[in-house]
Amino acid sequence: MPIMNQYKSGFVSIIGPSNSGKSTLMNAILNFQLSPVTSKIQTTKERISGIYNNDKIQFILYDNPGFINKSYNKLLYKYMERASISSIYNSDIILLVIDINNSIECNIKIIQSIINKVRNPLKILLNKCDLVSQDICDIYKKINKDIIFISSKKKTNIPDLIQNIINILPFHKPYFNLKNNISDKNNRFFIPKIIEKYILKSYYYEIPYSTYVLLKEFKEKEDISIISCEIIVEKKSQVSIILGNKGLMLKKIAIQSRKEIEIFIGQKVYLDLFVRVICNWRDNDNFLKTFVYNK
Ligand SMILES: Nc1nc2c(ncn2[C@@H]2O[C@H](COP(=O)(O)OP(=O)(O)OP(=O)(O)O)[C@@H](O)[C@H]2O)c(=O)[nH]1
Ligand SMILES: [Mg+2]
Repeated sequence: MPIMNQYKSGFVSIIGPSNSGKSTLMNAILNFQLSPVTSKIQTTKERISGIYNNDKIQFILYDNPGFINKSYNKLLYKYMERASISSIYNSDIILLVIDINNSIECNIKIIQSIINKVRNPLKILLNKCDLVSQDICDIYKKINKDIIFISSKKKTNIPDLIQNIINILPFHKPYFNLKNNISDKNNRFFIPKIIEKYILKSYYYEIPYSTYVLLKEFKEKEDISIISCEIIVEKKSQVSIILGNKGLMLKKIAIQSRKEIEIFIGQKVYLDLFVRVICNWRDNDNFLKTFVYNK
């Protein structure tokens, strides 16, 4: 049992532009593949929480959707933005993740706008440093000496970052009594996310952004879990694209997803996938409130 007056605990939010490596950072800190990562923008649609635990420390990490471009006018993006903003105001520490490969002017603009907005302790992280030369880092160092340079993919500087977080965390008893859990969300939340990840990785153009996966059945038996999910698309014409020639594309998604779900839940899985059309679900408030943002 930890001595409570020495225990540190708090909430840490990861924010930043889409594709900057927020989810990769979350997984690097937790040392576990919790949050789905792909090379496509807007992979993370809902806030994903993970818990970092040791004998004296617990912090809850929130991986948020990326900043939303003003030209994205579907309702879904308003919900994503709201999730991200609420995180800024309700955290003990904010980690702003920026892709160092983007233009310096653009990055400085983002950093400045967040510094102006945020009142809580803020760490500015320039990510993907494995892809640039030291000269680029030096330019940023001259502009802001507090910037931390990391590579989430190669796990460079992650232990230092964790120590930095721990230094700032307030003394507080643990918020969650979940010593051995990596998240306060359960398998029911993460199973559809794994399938979504393979859809994002496998399809192009509008499909990755027009699909959402819903869990319909999750029966945990002694030796196998029976899972069935629906892949929601926006238009009839997208059904055949998801299925692919003779259904082979969907079959491939099912095989990849099943293998990863088996590792995630630690049990054999029987997985059924169905495709269903919900017209324009990204603009359907009822659908978004009921199925996406109620968890
Ligand atoms: N080379 C390199 N690639 C990285 C690094 N961090 C992330 N990536 C890659 O960048 C892409 C986006 O990573 P994500 O972690 O999904 O980015 P995100 O910010 O969560 O993106 P959204 O959820 O869409 O907002 C993936 O292809 C990652 O493999 C890094 O440190 N170095
Ligand atoms: Mg993400």
